[in-house]
Amino acid sequence: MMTMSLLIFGATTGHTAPVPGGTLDPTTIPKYVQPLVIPPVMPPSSVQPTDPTTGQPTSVNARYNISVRQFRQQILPGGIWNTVNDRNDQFGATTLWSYGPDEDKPAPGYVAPAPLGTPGATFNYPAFTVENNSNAPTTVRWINGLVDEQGNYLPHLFKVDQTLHWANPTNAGCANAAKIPQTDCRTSNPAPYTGPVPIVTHVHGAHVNAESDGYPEAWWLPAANNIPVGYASRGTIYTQNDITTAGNISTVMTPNEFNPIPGSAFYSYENTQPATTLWYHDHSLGMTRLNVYAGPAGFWLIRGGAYDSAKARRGPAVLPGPAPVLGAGDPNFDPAYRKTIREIPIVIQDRSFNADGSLFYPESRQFFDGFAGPYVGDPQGQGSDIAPIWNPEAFFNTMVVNGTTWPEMSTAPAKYRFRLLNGCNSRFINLAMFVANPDGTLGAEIPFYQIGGDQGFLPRVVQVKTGFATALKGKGKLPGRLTPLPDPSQALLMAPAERADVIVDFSGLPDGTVVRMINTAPDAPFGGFPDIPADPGTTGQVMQFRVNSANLVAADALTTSPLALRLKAEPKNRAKVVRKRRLTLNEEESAQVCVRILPDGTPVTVQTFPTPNPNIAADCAAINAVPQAPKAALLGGIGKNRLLPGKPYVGIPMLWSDPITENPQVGDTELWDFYNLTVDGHPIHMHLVRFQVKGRQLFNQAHPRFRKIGRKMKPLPTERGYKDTVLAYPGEITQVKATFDLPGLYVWHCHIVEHEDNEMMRPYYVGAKPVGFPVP
Ligand SMILES: [Cu+2]
Repeated sequence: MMTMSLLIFGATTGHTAPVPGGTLDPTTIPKYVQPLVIPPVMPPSSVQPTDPTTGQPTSVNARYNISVRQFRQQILPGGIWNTVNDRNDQFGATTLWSYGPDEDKPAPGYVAPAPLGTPGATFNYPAFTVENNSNAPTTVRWINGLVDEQGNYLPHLFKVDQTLHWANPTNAGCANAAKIPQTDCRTSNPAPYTGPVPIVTHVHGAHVNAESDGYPEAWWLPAANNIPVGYASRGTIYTQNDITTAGNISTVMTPNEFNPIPGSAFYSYENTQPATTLWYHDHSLGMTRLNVYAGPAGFWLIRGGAYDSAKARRGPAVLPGPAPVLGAGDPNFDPAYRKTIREIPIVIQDRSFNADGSLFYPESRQFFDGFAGPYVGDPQGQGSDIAPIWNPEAFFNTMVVNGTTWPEMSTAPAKYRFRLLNGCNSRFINLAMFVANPDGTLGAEIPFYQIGGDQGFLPRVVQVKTGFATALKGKGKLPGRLTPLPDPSQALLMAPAERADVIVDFSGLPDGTVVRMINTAPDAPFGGFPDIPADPGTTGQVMQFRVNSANLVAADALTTSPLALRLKAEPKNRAKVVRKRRLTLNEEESAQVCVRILPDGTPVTVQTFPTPNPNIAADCAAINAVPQAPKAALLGGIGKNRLLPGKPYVGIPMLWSDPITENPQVGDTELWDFYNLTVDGHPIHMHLVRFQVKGRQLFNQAHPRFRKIGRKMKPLPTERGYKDTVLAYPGEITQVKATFDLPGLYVWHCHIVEHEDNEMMRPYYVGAKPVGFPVP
């Protein structure tokens, strides 16, 4: 059942050529001509919106009033960059969305980035960094500002597939007619949605109350002039206050008592967690892939607390710094300030463009595998169960780092701290740094010293270089033997949404030395090494650094060698485990369409059943065909197939709409075992909790009891801190341990956002679960 995707993916990958995309050939984009943008700090709001009913300032002020808006940005070479690099590139600006302070509204014609102080310049992709302190609450009024100059709503930049289980603000057309209210459902309408765009913001990795977590059905529309009659302005669970004390969903939406501003939500983050690197992005049901691809994402850093320091062999240690500080200068357009910065968050994303600079995202399933239908909702009753627009994965041909393509950064011969984030939709990245010789070949490798992961410091600094990840003892030198990674081609491997807090030491490199960050994960779904690396001419390159001693500052002499660092990491979670859950990752094939696969991998439909056929596999086989796949990816549990002798174990895939099955009580500590029954790796993200990876275990999927194979494998040295996203390899059980300490409704999901959007996400509830929750 899972072999189909191998054939499909094999058809479009495995070449040393750019992956297909828009009309802009990525090989025509000059590399390393734009500077790395250093995201400045998000300024707190100086004014609060006015309550439209009273005309008075709102009764509860937010520290930040952050809008999502549409504007243009020079991601490609040209525009403002020509004034910085003395070039004359003519690539167009890109229309996109991102976050910024509501009161700093960009003027029409604004093109990011711009020097700080320019009206609207706080709007940038990626968004400015929200700085937080451990245990100090942060309040944000998130505002949907996707409206035009006249206050009318802006439609989506990309084609929204209404046949997935999605937000559905139309409030109508649900395939499940019993659903009340009629949002957050699957429809049979194959046409792309062109109405106002729902948003809901999630701070990834936040230990946060459920109401402020950004539940996928907690979305809201902009307060636009022209919202069509009958549309819902909010999702089913805009606020969890809508769960009545009787434990039922109220069908009357209660106003968010703290927030009278239409088109927004008021969220409060307790930040009750150690210092770490989080990020914020959209999480709307069934359209996260499109909303995130359009741009809105930024870093959310937590500093201070008990676990934000390090020691050296003698006395306190000094980590590379500073990061940009609010009001201290412009890290991008003030060279004197810029050269002092030593701590930089870096988000790596793949994108494709059209010749006019616009973003490209696939508009049909046909783009993915050539499948020409029938699709859900095809006319004359000849439909199927394959979504017409959704692509099972999406890979792009251009690397965008902090919002510019293939940037270069002028660095001092000194130590830097980079907070790396894989912000790609589907792409895994395998990073390594090498001196780039003038002839284009790669020379010596410059290692990463990883000090932190998703959720704070690692217990030990880990030196990561190709083939090795060695935990250091802080004695000022490397051990005699490095610790090999499972495969010699593995380096700093990051699944989508994972973070790596690293130190890179450029000390001693001569002026003019170029250090290039390369990526050798595949231009295709990742299932483990070895694999075919990304196209070395495009997505195989990420960014580069050019050493210049004119950037040195006096403080550079004070930073501690990463070899001598002893990190103060949070102790392990030793709480008693009260429950172990066996969960599965599943891929689903069509129950209606039989296809034959052409030698080039294209599926050609040979038979379509008018309704789902429980014997699809056998019936397709009888005509020398296979069910079309994948149809969706699903999470679920394990059950027994009672129709077969011996009642062998099978994955029981569950839909977003199925009843909640994961319901820990408040304070429970649990082990979650993810059995990956698919052929691909999936980054599994749990909201609310900070988990520990306990290990991985091969198992035999064909065995009637999923018998384990060999020994349990320990987590990598880079996975020994707390995490919130874990790579679950195919054919393995990946085990995590977490304590569920806040009540309410959360989600766990795959962070390949194309999967997340089509059923690879499940609600879970901590504490006493309300009756009939959520609404099916
Ligand atoms: Cu997935």
